[in-house]
Amino acid sequence: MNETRHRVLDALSDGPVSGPALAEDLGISRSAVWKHVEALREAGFTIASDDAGYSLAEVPEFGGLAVEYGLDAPFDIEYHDSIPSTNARARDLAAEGASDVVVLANEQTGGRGRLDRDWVSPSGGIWLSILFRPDVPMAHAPVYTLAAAVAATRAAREAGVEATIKWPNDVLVSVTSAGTSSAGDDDVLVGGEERKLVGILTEMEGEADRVSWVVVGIGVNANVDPDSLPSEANPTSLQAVRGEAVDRRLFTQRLVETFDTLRQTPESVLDEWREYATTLGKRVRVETPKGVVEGEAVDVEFPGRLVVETDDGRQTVSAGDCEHLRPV
Ligand code: BT5
Repeated sequence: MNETRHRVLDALSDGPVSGPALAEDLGISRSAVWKHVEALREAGFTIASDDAGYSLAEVPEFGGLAVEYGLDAPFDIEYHDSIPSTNARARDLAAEGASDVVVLANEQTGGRGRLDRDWVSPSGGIWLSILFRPDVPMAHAPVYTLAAAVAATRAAREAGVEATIKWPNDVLVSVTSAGTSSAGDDDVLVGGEERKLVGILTEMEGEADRVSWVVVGIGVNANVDPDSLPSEANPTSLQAVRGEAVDRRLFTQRLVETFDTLRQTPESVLDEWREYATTLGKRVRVETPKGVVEGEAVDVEFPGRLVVETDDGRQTVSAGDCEHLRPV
């Protein structure tokens, strides 16, 4: 965001402050002050004005300026009411040379999941993509997917939702009411009891020894009705679990701030991930590009490989779709 607008906003939140005083403080004209105030009102900020001057009365529920206001992380927020895909937009920004930008949307009309799957993104969600340029080899990039899962899980827990992580990239909520699993064999999936709250799609470009850019796309079902999401995915939302809407502005700030901390210390990500993981200790079936791996998930290794104890010994898996199985 425009640096002067940030300073206007900060001054208003300490207000009341008169137009002329603000103009002098910031070294801009009175009409420039007025334009900034009008732009902030346009963005949804409630700014009171009386004889004592201007003061900030209310911050909007969501939006770029709203999330930047009070954000303790060095990212610009580019906000869209509606956009096809924040990941696609972040990739375009990467091609233009940008970095440390969060593309944020209220609605996506062409949201993408992994392997060309669709990600349904109605109005009321938190759909965002974090673009940054870490100085690491390409092989380390998967750790940022795990970092995003940790950040989303922590933000959900702070919002009162007991989220857990399913390797590698899903944030789930376990529901205690009995699922509706219907199959009769031992490997019945327990998916009916775990509902998907967040999905993560990481994309990157670079040379083997060095990443050029990473885009971590995070889709949070925030204030959306699960009935508007694909039922076969067993979706849920923060609003559905809490029974009331979540403060999307605060949630987004916590998510981005935690991610910012974790990206600076990639080696600390795994411990936090283990703490939140529901996959470890479970029997899993992972469909990898090289075939199916089945057994007990015993650990995760840097930068994000799952260690599975199979009948034929230990195997590590870097990527794939993971299903939790009932214990045998
Ligand atoms: C993912 O893919 O879980 C990654 C989703 C990433 C979405 C974010 S939103 C911001 C950014 N911009 C984008 O365009 N994408 C990212 P995957 O594991 O492949 O899961 C996709 C599957 O989840 C679909 O095939 C559906 O079955 C299901 N699904 C679709 N929309 C869903 C939703 N809102 N909630 C839960 N499940 C959903």
